[in-house]
Amino acid sequence: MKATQPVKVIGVASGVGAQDRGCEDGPSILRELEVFRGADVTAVWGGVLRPKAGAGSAVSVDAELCTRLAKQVRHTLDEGRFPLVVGGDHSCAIGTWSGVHRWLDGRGPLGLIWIDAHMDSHTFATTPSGALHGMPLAALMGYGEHELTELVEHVPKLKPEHVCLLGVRSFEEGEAALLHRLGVRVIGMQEIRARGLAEVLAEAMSIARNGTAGFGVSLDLDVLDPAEEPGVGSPAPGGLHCHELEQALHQLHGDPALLAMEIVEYNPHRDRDHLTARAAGALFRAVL
Ligand code: 4U7
Ligand code: MN
Ligand code: MN
Ligand code: MN
Repeated sequence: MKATQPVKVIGVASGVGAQDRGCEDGPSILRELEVFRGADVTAVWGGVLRPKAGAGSAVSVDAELCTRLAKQVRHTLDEGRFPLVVGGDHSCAIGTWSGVHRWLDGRGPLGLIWIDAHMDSHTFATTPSGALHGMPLAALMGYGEHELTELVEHVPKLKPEHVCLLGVRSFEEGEAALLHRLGVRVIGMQEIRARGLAEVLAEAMSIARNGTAGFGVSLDLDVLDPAEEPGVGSPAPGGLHCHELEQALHQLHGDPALLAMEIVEYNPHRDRDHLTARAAGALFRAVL
């Protein structure tokens, strides 16, 4: 994000991608609480996109919602504004990064830092749950349902060498095997504790930046420790402290190669005293 670039917040009430649809209510609550507002931020909400009832299967509902999201993201970039996409379950990532990819229009590849307790790299061949929020990263790299992999453009939106996962501690064999086969860099909690968050985030940034036309950050709030931030869709013990992630994300401050950010999986029904809502706001303001 360039210094003083205006921010447009795009809410997306994705929920059909998860078994528990509580994240659907996330964007409206975060908007009400004005968590993304700060002294030096002009973050204007563009509204909250909602799934269309009766659009068919979860894949079709999600694909239709993500197509509208991608258009909004592209339009926001066209206006010179910085898109902050606020989920919703993480299946919205397919729309967010397809929109950024379309906006890049062949100027170069897109890099992505995926900050999450999970790998989100299943397909229907490996998923234990059938939930689409466990699949968006695979879909963006071209693996999975055609409706999702061919959203907006019939090409993969991400190349494995420009992707880095950070914070992983809960995954299944099938998705780990896919990422391993593709050579995607995965940085788990053990490595974060051994090397320090600042150092591994710097590595993630260089992966997302090298040879790309710009990069994004997809932040699943469940990377935080649920003992401190309980308001997430799929809590996984042993995560990051909000303040340490906030500190580390300052490395992204004013970086013109950062094209967009998304913050997902806020579940207000599990939150306590708006702890996780406030964490979402603090983590966004860290990149400003
Ligand atoms: B999230 C899971 F099995 N892997 O596929 C699955 F553990 O966007 C969890 O990262 C997915 O919150 C979590 O259902 C998706 C499960
Ligand atoms: Mn996720
Ligand atoms: Mn997750
Ligand atoms: Mn700051």
